[in-house]
Amino acid sequence: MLDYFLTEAQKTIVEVADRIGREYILPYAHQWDEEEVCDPRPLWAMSKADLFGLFIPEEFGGLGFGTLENCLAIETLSKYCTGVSTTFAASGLGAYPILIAGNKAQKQKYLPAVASGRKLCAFALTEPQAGSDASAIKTTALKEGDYYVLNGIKQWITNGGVADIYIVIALTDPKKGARGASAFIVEKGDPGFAIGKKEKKMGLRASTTTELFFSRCRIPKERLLGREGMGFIIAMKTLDLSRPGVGAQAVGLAQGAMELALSHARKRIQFGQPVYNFQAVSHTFAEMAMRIEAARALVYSTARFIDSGAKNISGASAMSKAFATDVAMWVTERAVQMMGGFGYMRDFLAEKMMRDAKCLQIYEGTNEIQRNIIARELAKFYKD
Ligand code: COS
Repeated sequence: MLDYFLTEAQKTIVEVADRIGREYILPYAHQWDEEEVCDPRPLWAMSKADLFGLFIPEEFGGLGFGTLENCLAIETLSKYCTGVSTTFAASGLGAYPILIAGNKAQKQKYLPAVASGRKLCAFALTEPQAGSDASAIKTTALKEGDYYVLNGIKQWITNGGVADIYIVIALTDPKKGARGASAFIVEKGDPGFAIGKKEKKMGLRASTTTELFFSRCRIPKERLLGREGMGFIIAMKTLDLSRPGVGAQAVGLAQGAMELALSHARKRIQFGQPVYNFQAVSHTFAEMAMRIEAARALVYSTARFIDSGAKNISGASAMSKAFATDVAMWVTERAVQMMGGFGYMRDFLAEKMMRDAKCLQIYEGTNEIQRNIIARELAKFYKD
């Protein structure tokens, strides 16, 4: 409802993503959810439209835009299927560490393929015993001559199997814990690297989530990103940059759910009139619209803040992720309620949207962790 004074280029990005959503995603969203399929066709359409390269600098094959443009694409795609937008956004998540810490040779080697969508990326931090407590990772990467040898297991990795490029956080100095962590580029097909089982998920079923196994996986030492010991900081900076994208997913998903339920409520006749005429129903939609607009404003402001070159982005990034995804959970649950029995049936997309929303409150850092980060940043900002 609000005008965010987007530039012509930004409006074009929304139009392009919207066309892809309508033509290549919406007609199949139900089927992909039921069959738990990550279909390449919408990804090809995004690749053809240059969406994968939105925030990648032009010198590395991208379009040279920023976080806001990427968020606009993610938001728009998420309206149609947040599972599909997860594959797209997670590839961006995997590209950030290369942008943050890669040297010129690494950027030249990997970013053009990511920007064009020819290769997908994945970001591998989480392990069976290291989720919220990311510094508890156990995977090691020990130097042997001109190689690093990786051993360990990564868990719940989005784009596992479909990605060609994996950013893996592993300990080069296990005694030092998180301060001994480093970031590596691992390629699909590297010896000793195997993709584990595909998880069966509540939602986001059009995206793949797998384990990754490293068993004496030998990679050239040139695959180290930045310096040894920088891995944890690179991971945290990556998440600072990518979390507004999860907020954008939430805004798009909530918008889609609200529009679906609104259309239903205006057509569904009960007691001789559309159910939208009942105040309990219309006020629920008013509440949805308010919360979605507030979430969108926070996501766009955070994206613009990041694009301004600001350094202290952790708090805003965490706020945009936690606030918007809580809104999406609330809105999608209310959308199911507003559609009654239709909302509960798997023939319609409302219940899928509610299942999809749940993951947004969990991945890229639970909303409890986001609140820890916000509180930590608050204490730093308001000194006694
Ligand atoms: N940017 C730069 N540096 C950061 C940082 C950031 N956003 N966040 C932390 N650091 C630095 C700290 O300054 C500290 O540096 P020193 O060792 O030099 O003091 C170091 O990293 C460790 O920070 P901290 O003590 O805050 O780490 P914790 O182990 O307490 O963990 C949380 C911090 C909980 C915030 C982190 O583990 C986290 O984000 N967990 C969630 C992980 C996640 O999102 N998982 C999802 C899977 S990836 S899709």
